[in-house]
Amino acid sequence: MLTAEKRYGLRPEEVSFYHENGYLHLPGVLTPEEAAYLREEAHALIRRLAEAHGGEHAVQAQWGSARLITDLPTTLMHCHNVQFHSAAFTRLICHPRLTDRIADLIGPNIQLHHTKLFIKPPERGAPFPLHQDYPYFPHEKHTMLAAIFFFDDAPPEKGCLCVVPGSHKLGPLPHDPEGGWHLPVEQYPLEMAIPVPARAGDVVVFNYLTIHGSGVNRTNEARTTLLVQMRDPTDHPTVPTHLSRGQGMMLRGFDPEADAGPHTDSASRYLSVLTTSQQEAKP
Ligand SMILES: O=C(O)CCC(=O)C(=O)O
Repeated sequence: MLTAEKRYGLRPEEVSFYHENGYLHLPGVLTPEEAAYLREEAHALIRRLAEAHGGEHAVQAQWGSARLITDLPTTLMHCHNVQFHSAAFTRLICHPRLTDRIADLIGPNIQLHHTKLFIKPPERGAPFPLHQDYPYFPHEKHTMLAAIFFFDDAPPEKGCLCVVPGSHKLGPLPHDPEGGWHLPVEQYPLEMAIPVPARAGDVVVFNYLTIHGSGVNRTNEARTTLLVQMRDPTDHPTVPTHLSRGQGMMLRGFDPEADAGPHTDSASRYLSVLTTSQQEAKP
């Protein structure tokens, strides 16, 4: 049914937990059947991309800095902005089960920044050193957050997400840009973060200032996730970076600045910035 009526809110204690800790684990946002369907869509998309681009190497990406935390020859399959590849993901990112909950954290208007599908393959799924997302796409008001959908179980041994609770309160920290923006690993080892194990169908939300990362997938099953990065539309980027197709799409509510005249709607705003900047994407 098409309605703006709010159907899925967060409990007040969940909202307080997010503001206190900088992250929130939401179990069972999807049913196991829905998660299995989206898992299959995700793997089918990666197979199609690999076929179209001459092999698996075309969809492989991992941060160079992954080697700072493991000697294993790890890898990662990825695709940005999956909503341009499969309508299943478009329906997912606009679904009130996601957006009504995010509205309780950043306000009624929710704008897409980008989406990112990751498959950490069995036995060699690449880790992410601890980092904040802030250096990749700094914004004025720090409303930016990520919601990770888990399409299969992610226990610690599969390289689940790890977070440092409360670290969003530290503000932006100096990062090393080498091999993907990351915090110095000696000062910020992955072990200082707590694992957030998740089940298929769960969502974990975290602010872009929250220190997070993840370990190697050492199991015999892939870890399949979709990360949806979102912001309040009046929270503007301070640097014209990490711009991508689809950025500015409204997932909930409206963009109060979009109707004010030429070049103020979100598409023109970002396109004009695009022409003067290099497009940089975060793998
Ligand atoms: O998917 C993960 O394990 C972590 C991803 C991540 O840290 C990121 O994309 O910023």
